[in-house]
Amino acid sequence: MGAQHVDAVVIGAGFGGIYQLHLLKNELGLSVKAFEKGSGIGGTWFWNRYPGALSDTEARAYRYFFDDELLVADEWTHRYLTQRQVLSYLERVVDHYDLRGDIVLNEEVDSAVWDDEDSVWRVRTSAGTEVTARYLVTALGLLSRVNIPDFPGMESFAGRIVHTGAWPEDLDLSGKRVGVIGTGSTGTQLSLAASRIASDLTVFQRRPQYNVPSGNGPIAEADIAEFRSSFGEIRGQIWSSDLAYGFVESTKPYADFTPEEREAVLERGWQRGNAFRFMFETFSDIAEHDDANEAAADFIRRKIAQIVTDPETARLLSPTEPYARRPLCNAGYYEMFNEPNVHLVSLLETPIDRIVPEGIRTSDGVVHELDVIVLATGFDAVDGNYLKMDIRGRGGLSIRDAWADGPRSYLGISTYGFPNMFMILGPQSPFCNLPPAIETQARWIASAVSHTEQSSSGVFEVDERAQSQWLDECQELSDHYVFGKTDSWIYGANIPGKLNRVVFYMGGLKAYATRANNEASAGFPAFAESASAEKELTA
Ligand code: FAD
Ligand code: NA7
Repeated sequence: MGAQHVDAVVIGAGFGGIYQLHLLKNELGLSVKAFEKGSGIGGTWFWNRYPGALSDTEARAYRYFFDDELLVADEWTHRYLTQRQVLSYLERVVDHYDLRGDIVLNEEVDSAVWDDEDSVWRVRTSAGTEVTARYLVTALGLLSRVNIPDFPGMESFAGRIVHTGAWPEDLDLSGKRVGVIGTGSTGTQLSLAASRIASDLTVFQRRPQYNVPSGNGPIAEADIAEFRSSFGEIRGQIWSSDLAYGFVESTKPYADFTPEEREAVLERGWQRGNAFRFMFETFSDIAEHDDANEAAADFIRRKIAQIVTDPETARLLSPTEPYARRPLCNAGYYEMFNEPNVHLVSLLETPIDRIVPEGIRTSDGVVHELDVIVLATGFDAVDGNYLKMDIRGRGGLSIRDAWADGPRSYLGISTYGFPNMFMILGPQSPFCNLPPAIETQARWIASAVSHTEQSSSGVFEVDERAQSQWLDECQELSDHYVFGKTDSWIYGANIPGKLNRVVFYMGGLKAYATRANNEASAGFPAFAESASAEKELTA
């Protein structure tokens, strides 16, 4: 059977793929097919079903903002959304916009190859389906390809080993001896939930991180009603802010406060709860200046010492690195270590030697006996899913070669050498609350597609110079911030062997959206030279 032809293929059915499908199908009237390798829609919220999985963006800002009609159907209960709530929200969006029939589940796109002659993408899936399309939108997810470290002896374990990002429905941790490797956002959420039901929980921590309270709790009906009535204003505030988390970021630096005021500001932030509020609503420069950063770090270390009753456990939990990773929040994380069934193992002091049938053996010879080992070891972030696929652009150029010195793009959307391919949350996209960034990019992509539909060439490709300038700008912006001072997925530095590279635009959503909108309203000047780029590449 020959390949089916559609106007556009979308890969991925998370927040990004769903909205893009809606725009291309319902607003531009194109024929679209979306492929999703999971057996359901939802992306992150389909895969991450581990106990305790929660958004750490507040519910009011973790949603689409284009869908005023769906507001009434929101199901909030608490300040943050559970995995189930986000997933059922996305299910409702898919039904409301009649998208289900356009999404093919259980099919992973293995390859997408640009045909220079016919100016189409030839797409092939794991099920052998072949489709050609004039446009390809990759909404593969930036925290989606799981990172499974290669611990010696893994295959010998007599119990179950699971990764949080591929959580099996049938796994119940009740009454089990659970070991959790990893203490990022995921590991801390999972550990808190597991500590309440497991007979014993052992947390295997490598580098300790800074946690602040989340302040999670029930939301009053009146607050939800207030949200609904001021939806337009909230939307406006989000797009006029840097981080898009739905609060007003501080503009007052640490140096402008007296010592007493500084302590009071941090204490208010701690009581208010939420990681991003603590980092960005208190002083304006915790993520920029060493003195402000150290003040916040010292404040949290003092809290750990007050909360954790065993001084040795408190010492092991206290980070010495700068407060420079994606900030974390939880309800009662440090308090959890006062519970008799919770144990902490510092992998900095006693690294994992090997996994044995009974559990995990550390370098001190101790075997930590376990029924379940949970890998909360994160993701091969941002470009992980791209490099897994065989994507070939103009002249057969492989994305793995094009990105050999690090992934690159213009606006996080378009990458040189790959015409008519559009990425959602591609490398160098904004660092912020992600649904608003996704919306901005998906709308931009729809307008670029519409522009291309009316062009004589039918081909849309970024100029290489615009891409290099964008990369330089991202590098410069990133140098202002502390995040590069520690290794983490923000720089792709959590995966052994990966280069530490700039994968985010740190200029904020407001500046990003202005840039992107200006590009579109000026008729896409950064794409004007695609015809000459074509000659160079194919020469
Ligand atoms: P995803 O939701 O990751 O969807 C991508 C989809 O593409 C996946 O379903 C995947 O299966 C599919 N796919 C990939 N490759 C292929 C292929 N080759 N073929 C077919 N299908 C493919 N962000 C926030 O802003 N705030 C939060 O509070 C927040 N909490 C999070 C909590 C967790 C546990 C995790 C893991 C992430 C969190 N994030 C949060 C980030 C979150 O990923 C984004 O907010 C958002 O869900 C991303 O949507 P997406 O559509 O871009 O990607
Ligand atoms: P993260 O933030 O990348 O955290 C992964 C954790 O796993 C972190 O504590 C790592 O320790 C630990 N890890 C990773 N590899 C190993 C090995 N080999 N040995 C021991 N420990 C290891 O991933 P999350 O899933 O928590 O969060 C990612 C984002 O998803 C998050 O920001 C939210 O947006 C949702 P390390 O700190 O590197 O020493």
